[in-house]
Amino acid sequence: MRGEATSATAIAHPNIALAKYWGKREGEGNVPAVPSLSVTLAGMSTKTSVSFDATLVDDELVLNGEAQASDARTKVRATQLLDRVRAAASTTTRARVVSTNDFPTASGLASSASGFAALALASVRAAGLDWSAEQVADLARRSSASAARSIFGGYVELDGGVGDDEAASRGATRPLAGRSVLDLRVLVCVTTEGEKATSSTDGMKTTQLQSPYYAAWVADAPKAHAQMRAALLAGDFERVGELAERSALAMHACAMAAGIVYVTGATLAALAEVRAMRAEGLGTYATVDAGPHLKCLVHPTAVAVARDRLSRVPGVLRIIEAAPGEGARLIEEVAR
Ligand code: 2P0
Repeated sequence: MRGEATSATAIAHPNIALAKYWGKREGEGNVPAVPSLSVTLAGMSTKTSVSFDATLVDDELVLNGEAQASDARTKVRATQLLDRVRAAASTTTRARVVSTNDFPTASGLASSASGFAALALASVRAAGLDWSAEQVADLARRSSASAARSIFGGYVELDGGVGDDEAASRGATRPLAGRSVLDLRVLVCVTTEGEKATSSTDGMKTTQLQSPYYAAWVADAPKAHAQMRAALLAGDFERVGELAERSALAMHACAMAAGIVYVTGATLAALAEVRAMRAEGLGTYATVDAGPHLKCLVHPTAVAVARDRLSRVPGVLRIIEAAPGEGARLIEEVAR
């Protein structure tokens, strides 16, 4: 082990993509096939503690209070990340990982983004590695591409692409703009507390293999990304909302054509309400990730009305309000 620390705790927030990532570039490194642009959210968080301990014979993962079996998917993915950290730190010492989310896990609320971002930062620090945020983001991306974006706060870009482009081949992540460039709120309409049936990784794989629209999605994404970038840097809330809704619907249309359906009746009922409010001039826009929860993008001045309206949509169980937030960071408190 390098350095002094053998344990560390990090906190990270989920992020939602305003311009979505869906599909992977061929080859190693878990690099997206398309560029994405996200906002890191305050209001939901993962806290993860990592302790390297020479007495352990295997890594241990306790997720939301439950010890994960060795063959559990999340445990396998956590060990793969830890193996990369061990290789970089020239150690074989196993680690105990304790991670808790204060929001539903594995249901399309980006728990893998905040989870792997917190795990990457805590394990790098616990191993005594002196890495830059970009290096930590690279490590996080290999476990879950969207996790790379949660390393940074505010608005964040993740490269992707299918050609020979050098930047795309690295899958680099960078902070694009601070929270002040656009002050929006996200109302997460929680429609289930359970886990989703198809993971993002599997859903993407099926989409790439079977969707007749996948090639069109990949071809259109760089333009959609550039438009989103320009709208965001101009602080144009309406344009950002309009483009975000279009990106989400294009992603879902592409996946649905391969039989991958994440939306439910409740998602569509909430989408109809978002559009009804927009027709009334409230300036609400929708985005949906790989799960059934609808996220409503809304200007801070319209939050109260939008929240009230969405809470009355059948199938919406509760609403989490989130604002643009900070990137992953180390804290003193230990996760239990
Ligand atoms: C995104 N999603 O850009 C897109 C939109 C969900 C829908 O990134 O296979 O958990 O681990 O890299 O990062 C979710 O995918 O997938 C995701 P892997 P990840 O936010």
